[in-house]
Amino acid sequence: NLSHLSKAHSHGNEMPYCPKTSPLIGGPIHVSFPSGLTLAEVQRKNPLVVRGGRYRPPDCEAKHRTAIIIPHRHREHHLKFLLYYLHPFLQRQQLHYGIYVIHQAGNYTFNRAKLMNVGFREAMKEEDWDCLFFHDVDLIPEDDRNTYVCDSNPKHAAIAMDKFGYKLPYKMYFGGVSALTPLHYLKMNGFPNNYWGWGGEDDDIGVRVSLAGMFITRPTLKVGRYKMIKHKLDKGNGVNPKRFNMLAKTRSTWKLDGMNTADYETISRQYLPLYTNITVNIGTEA
Ligand code: UD2
Ligand code: MN
Repeated sequence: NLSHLSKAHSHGNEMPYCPKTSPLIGGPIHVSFPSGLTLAEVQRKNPLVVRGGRYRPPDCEAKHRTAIIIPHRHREHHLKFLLYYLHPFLQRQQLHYGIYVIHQAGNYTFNRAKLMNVGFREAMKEEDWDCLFFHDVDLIPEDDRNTYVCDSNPKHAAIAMDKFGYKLPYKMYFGGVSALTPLHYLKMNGFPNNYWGWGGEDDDIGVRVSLAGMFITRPTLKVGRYKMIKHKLDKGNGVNPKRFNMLAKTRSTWKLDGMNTADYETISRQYLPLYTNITVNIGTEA
């Protein structure tokens, strides 16, 4: 198959498309957390990453454009390790990619899902991404063959995590890392905005997938492996006591609450060397 030799013309300079399977990917990744690692060191190791945490393969035209959306507050230590592993991982996959950190301003209760809606809108304003990876800051992929590209249906990538004994905890589980195209995202009206605090939002998102007439795809247990950096429940992200009541109503709420009602105020947008940081005021519980 010589299809990768066909020329891409989008930038004026002619480059062949990257091959269907990158020759640079390997298998399992040994994940450890070197002490004393700095962002400067990560930067030095990734000389081709440009301002805002963007990258394109230097010698071929990428077949996929993937944005990574990371909800964040007070986890700089985890973010550093994620960037350390993710940049080289995505480069080995020959992707055109960008990393967005969506930082919740203030000390009010955390809202992971709403931050994802912000990330979707802000990332799509900048580039025509064909796939978005919604990514916890503390999950490190452990296998190169876990490709960060979208499927024909929403994909749950974090199928096997160390914290669940490298098994799927339950069939409808959709937490950790998931991948949707812009069309998938809009079809399910994005993610809910009203889950404040820990828990429930990932299950709501999973239910939305099926309510919107789609289904969940997954890599194999061997490939969709992740290590979660150990942590305790954060201050400002207490368990949400309303989560079960809310989940029981997703069927009647998903069209009324989601991307179509996500209101927020962008406080700053910084194009840092390794990622784009968007600090946002997402308000408080109604
Ligand atoms: C589980 C799910 C996660 C989410 C959460 C419930 C896994 C691996 N992940 O995570 O997807 O459904 O349950 O809400 O099972 N964060 C901050 N600062 C905070 C609080 C949260 O940055 O103060 C972000 C960060 O990206 C973190 C994510 O939110 O990874 C999820 O929060 P968590 O790691 O505290 O929750 P966890 O590990 O139980
Ligand atoms: Mn976690």
